[in-house]
Amino acid sequence: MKRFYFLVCILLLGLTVEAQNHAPKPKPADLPKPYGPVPTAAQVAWQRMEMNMFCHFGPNTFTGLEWGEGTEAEDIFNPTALDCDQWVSVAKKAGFQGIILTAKHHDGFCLWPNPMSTHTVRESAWRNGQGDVLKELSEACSRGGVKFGIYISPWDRNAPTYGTDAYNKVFLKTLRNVHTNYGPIFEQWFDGANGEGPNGKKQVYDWKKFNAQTKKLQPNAVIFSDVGPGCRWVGNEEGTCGRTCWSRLDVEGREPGKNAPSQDTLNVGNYNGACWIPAETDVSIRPGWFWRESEHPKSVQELLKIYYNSVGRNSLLLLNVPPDNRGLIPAEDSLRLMEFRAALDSIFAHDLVDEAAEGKGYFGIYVSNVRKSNHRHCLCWDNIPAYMNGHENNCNSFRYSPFHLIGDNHYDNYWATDDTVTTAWVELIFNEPQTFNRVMLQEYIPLGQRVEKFHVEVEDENGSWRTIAEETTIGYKRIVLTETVTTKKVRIVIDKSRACIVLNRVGLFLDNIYKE
Ligand code: FUL
Repeated sequence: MKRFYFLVCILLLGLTVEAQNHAPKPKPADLPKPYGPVPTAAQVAWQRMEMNMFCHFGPNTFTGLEWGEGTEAEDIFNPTALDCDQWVSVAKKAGFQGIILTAKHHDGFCLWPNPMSTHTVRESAWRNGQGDVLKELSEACSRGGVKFGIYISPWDRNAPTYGTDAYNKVFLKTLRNVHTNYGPIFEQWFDGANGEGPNGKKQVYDWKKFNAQTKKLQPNAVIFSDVGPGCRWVGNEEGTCGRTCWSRLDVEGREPGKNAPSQDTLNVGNYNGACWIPAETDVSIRPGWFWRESEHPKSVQELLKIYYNSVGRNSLLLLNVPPDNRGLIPAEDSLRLMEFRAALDSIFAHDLVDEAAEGKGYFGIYVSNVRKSNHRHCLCWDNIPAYMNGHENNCNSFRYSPFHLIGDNHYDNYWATDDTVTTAWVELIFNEPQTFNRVMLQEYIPLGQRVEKFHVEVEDENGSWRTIAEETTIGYKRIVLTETVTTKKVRIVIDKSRACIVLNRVGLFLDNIYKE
């Protein structure tokens, strides 16, 4: 027994030392101050999901319409083999962290027995009116460890009260019903489309109440709309976020739909936007949002382009994969997703920076400045994990060392510069020449978004430096596409930052699959 306690103590001691090594406690005064608006913890968690799956499913799946009329007979909805565990399994294998379902699209049909409507699964012959897609999907998600989100269209072409004040109350109760019966949701998706209801009228929505009630009942749900408040539409349905993309937006006096910022503004954000409202890129794997027998999924090339133009540009990707009229993700879509996943895995499996740091031979990271360190140029890694040897390494500020730029562990550890330093470089020096064409950079967004101009240089055999990319924003994640280069020295130059620089990742990759 004594021996057992001894072992436990050693283990605990080891864990403590390990934890301290990875996250040395900074003095509070040393910490970089947040700059501008910053994300909530829920927004950071949401952004780190990177890729989620959208499922458009409902009467349109059976009629071939994109926007149902609201007059379709409930019996139209009749999936013969609904299996939400299959959706979850496909989503997981493809690398999606969450699934968002169209619980109610513009036709007003509810995929759950909404007490506020008579146009629901309950009125259909499907499973004798006993079916509930929301319940099945939320349970499948929690079984599979995938997060569950809800799309509900405020526009309703079926609700008799639509276009009157009474509809806002109906909609609030509808939301309450969903938000209290189906477990935690990670995202509430409010569509900005606002057309006419059955009586030809448009609705004046009570967005304040919709958002307030959602926040109260689902405090961790990130609310999507044209103007947030949790995340914003990227301004198009083609899967393209702006090459410059600020996670900041001005929304004062604005509303989804009729008074939203322009699509161009949504695409790039506002440089001085007062609120943290990051972009979400929603796009369908097929031409339409709903399944149609005649349509087919996009190619791996198209999907990779979408990935680079969304996740690679500081946006989350919400890829729509519509279930078919059996209630299953069709084989060709799931196959395509597996090919897409395999392509991403093969591209991003080898981070040349991480591998050089782990491998044999020399590897160095020099930076022009390290916060709270008197070393101007700092060699932080020459393949001796110095901190493991009990040294602090020769940056005398391990807490902000460029060591933290390597690999994707320890999200909360970062390289930072002194407060006054808003221009800086990171130089990577390899033992052997490295061949790459993708540069991945990440800002530590819990402290805001700072970088507004940067470029990448490589050294050629003659020792002269050449610029291979010039870009603007970084944000949560930036993947820069460059020509394929082979070099022993790479320099990332931050030309302009709005406050001291705070980065937690630099990666180099070789993509042999995507052809621009
Ligand atoms: C749009 C809708 O009108 C489409 O049908 C689809 O749901 C898309 C995601 O949002 O506003």
